[in-house]
Amino acid sequence: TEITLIGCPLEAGAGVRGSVMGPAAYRVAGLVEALRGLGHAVRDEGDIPTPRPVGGETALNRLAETCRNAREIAGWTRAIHDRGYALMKRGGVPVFLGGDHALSMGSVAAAARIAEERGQDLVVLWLDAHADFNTPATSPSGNMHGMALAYLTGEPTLAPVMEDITPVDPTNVHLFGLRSIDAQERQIVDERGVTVSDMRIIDEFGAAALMRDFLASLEADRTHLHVSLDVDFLDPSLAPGVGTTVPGGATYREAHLVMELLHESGLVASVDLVELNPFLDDRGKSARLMTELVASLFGRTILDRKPIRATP
Ligand code: DIR
Ligand code: MN
Ligand code: MN
Ligand code: MN
Repeated sequence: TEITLIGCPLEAGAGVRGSVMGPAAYRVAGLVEALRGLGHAVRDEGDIPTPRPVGGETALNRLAETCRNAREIAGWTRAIHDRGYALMKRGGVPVFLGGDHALSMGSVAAAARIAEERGQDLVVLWLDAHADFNTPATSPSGNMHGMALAYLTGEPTLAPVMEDITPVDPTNVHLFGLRSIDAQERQIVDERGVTVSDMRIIDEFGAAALMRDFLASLEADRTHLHVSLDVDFLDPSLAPGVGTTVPGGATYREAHLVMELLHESGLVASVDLVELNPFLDDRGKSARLMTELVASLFGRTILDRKPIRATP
């Protein structure tokens, strides 16, 4: 596979600073070498330069009253979308190195546009403790990383961030690992028909069985699968380097197994790695684990074996 790494050093969408250092930490942790070691052609495109905040527009000015750094996020969304779209047009799998989760407003918008052009369905797998479905009216924090999916699925009050996107069908969004959701956000997730594997259901049925069901529901040739991996999907004991830790996250084994199943599906066409905050990390532990997980996502295995079939 041709893999392109693209650094997106933003922190304007988060409540805690530090994710601006994320792309550098992945490089220090050896992401490029790990992927090349698997036989992939890896191109590191470096970091997208900090865009100028979008200004002047009345609708965006109004949005900035309730959404922290709305103008900065609008600038990043445009820059990440344009760069991501150009990369996907060229072929290969882009990996967006965050940066906070607001980066997905740009990366997923680009994936949606490409998928539409190719006559494919965009399916988004959101590996996260949170739903990120808040709107300016429901957000308790005003932090835009908690609004990315609301924006992408066509929330009209967030449209000024970047107009004219290809909206994502909320029934094609799958939240996996959910364990923290705000009261009104819960209503939105419910009403829009988003599919959810929360920790309750993962505990009961197991991550692998649920992931297999999800992947089996996708139509191979018609699907562009975008994987958005938030560091807080993982248990904080494994990955403390994130601003919004929530206890009870995915274990080391669960996370690797999810990555291995995703690789075996052959459907992953674009990836976000978000919310890594090296300033809060413990001697590179989270950056290293995320790097190991990406290696599993791109084919690292313990033994060579045929994909294992689930027993019926
Ligand atoms: C909370 C926290 N739901 C909010 N969200 C996120 O501020 O909207 N933390 N995404 O990572
Ligand atoms: Mn998130
Ligand atoms: Mn999160
Ligand atoms: Mn559908």
